[in-house]
Amino acid sequence: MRLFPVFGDQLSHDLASLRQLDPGTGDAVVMMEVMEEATYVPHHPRKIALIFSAMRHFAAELEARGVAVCYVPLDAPENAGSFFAEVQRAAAELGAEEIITTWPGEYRVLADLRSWEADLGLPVHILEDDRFLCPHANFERWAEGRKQLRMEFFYRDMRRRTGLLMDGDQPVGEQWNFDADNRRKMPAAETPPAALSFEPDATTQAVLALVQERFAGHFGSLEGFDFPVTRAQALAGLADFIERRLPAFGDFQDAMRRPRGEAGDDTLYHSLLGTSLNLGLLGPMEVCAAAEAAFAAGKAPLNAVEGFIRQIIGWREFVRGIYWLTMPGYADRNTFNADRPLPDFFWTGETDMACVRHAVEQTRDRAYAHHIQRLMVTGNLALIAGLDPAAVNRWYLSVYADAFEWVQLPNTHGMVLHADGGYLGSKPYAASGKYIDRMSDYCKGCRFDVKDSTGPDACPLNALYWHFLMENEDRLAGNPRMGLVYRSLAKFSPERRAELRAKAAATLGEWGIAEDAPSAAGAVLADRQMEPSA
Ligand code: FAD
Ligand code: DLZ
Repeated sequence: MRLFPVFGDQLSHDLASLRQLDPGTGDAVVMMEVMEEATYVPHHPRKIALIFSAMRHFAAELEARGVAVCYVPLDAPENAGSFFAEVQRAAAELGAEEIITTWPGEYRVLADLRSWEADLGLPVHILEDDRFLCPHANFERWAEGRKQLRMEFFYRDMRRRTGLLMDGDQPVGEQWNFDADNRRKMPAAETPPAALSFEPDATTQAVLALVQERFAGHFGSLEGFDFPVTRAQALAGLADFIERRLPAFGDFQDAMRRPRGEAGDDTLYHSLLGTSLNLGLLGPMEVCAAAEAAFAAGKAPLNAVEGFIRQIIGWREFVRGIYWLTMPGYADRNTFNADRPLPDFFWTGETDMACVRHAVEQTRDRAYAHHIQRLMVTGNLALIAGLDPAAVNRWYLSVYADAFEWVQLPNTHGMVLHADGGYLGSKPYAASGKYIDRMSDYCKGCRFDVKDSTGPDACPLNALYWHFLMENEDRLAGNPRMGLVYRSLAKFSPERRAELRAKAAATLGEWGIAEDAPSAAGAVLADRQMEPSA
């Protein structure tokens, strides 16, 4: 008898391990809702509900295909609380002689799996997760000998390997990358369409009640839960994106927008496919093929389709490659020795900064923020305020429904915080309020004055930005991509520098993080995690 553990982000019928399963021979799948996974960081309740509901639907689909599934719901009295304990119990009960599973999404779980063979006294096979397009060995070969890894070169290789948007060995449109066309500010008259919403069925409603009861203390709301939880729904979400949002995805990829009470405010022209891709309800090649087909049919322009495909076969595969190449050491790097705790508003949204308030409130309400909010609003603030990378990583991993460490960590630690010293990206994306003003309408309705840096109503991002550059001058001034800004800084008088430092210090003081004091809301939340939920 062979036992096939399937984890919450492995919900694909063509999963490597499931391809080995033979329903006629006594093989069985085990799927487990376990407290250890639900609480190792305080996941957003919407994320937990999404994963449990999608797992339950997937288990039902497997059973409908004749597969024996041992499904352990969170509230089963016998639930032992961890993957290992559940697999051990299922293996004993079913008389398993062998365990076959697929490479998990987090190093922490891989390390656990690697100890199972000795602990269970059974052979444990961990198969490569070939739902991704770049196998580990290929990435290692590509990265070998490179001191810094750059997505653009990796991406070109991936275009050649997949044949996407290729004309022989040349890129369609004679350019690899159309990013320069993808930086439009959104005009006031533009009304992005609402994304498809998926009504919870009875299975999802039962999960929502369970999550509400057990995880009420976690940051985030369950109200209006509408994520796709099955492959059929994910496919409907894909079709909706391709038809209604892909055509403008490129133009407004970097745009941000103050909420105006319209349904598309929080999502703009983004795909919302992250959860379905990361759970395995959709595959990367099929979503790229759908976008490429829209281009071929004249339904979406090249800058949109190339931009979208680059996110999937470029960034998504690239960050995964970096994660598995560098873990476990990657998470410990801290180039700027940043050590401040998160200000409370990361958990409460209570700040007068309109951009940050919207990003946090939307995150609380939907477990979603689009890329530019993650990168240039909360991310930029975390970088220029010198927040502790471990705390920032924990926040991002907790609060987004699509967050799994293989993708969250390189984005946060590398792309946003530059804590890896430039291994992933050539320079930190540090920005002042000017960037937010250029790419959004947040500043218009904000209490702070984006044009001021040191006065009582000055946008706090401005002084923090210069403060960050001054604090890290020794590390960054030599970076050729930072030359322009350091030349500007060089023109500042000592008095101006002192004013900016004082304003930045005052802001950090107001946020309660000038010293290494633990944040009040963060501490409360951490305490809640210590309480058993049931
Ligand atoms: P779209 O904007 O429509 O993009 C399409 C798809 O491209 C996404 O669904 C995703 O699969 C892929 N993609 C886009 N950008 C990236 C990227 N930088 N890295 C990897 N894939 C990308 N993405 C996650 O999937 N999980 C995370 O936990 C996560 N954490 C992030 C943390 C930070 C600090 C930052 C800056 C980015 C993070 N991203 C993460 C990348 C990106 O922000 C999300 O993939 C995207 O916002 C999801 O929304 P969407 O599906 O509407 O994406
Ligand atoms: C994120 C998550 C949560 C909250 N709960 C579970 C769970 O109870 N059972 C499960 O199989 N997976 C869960 N997950 C997703 C896992 O953390 C994810 O599969 C990891 O990538 C495993 O490495």
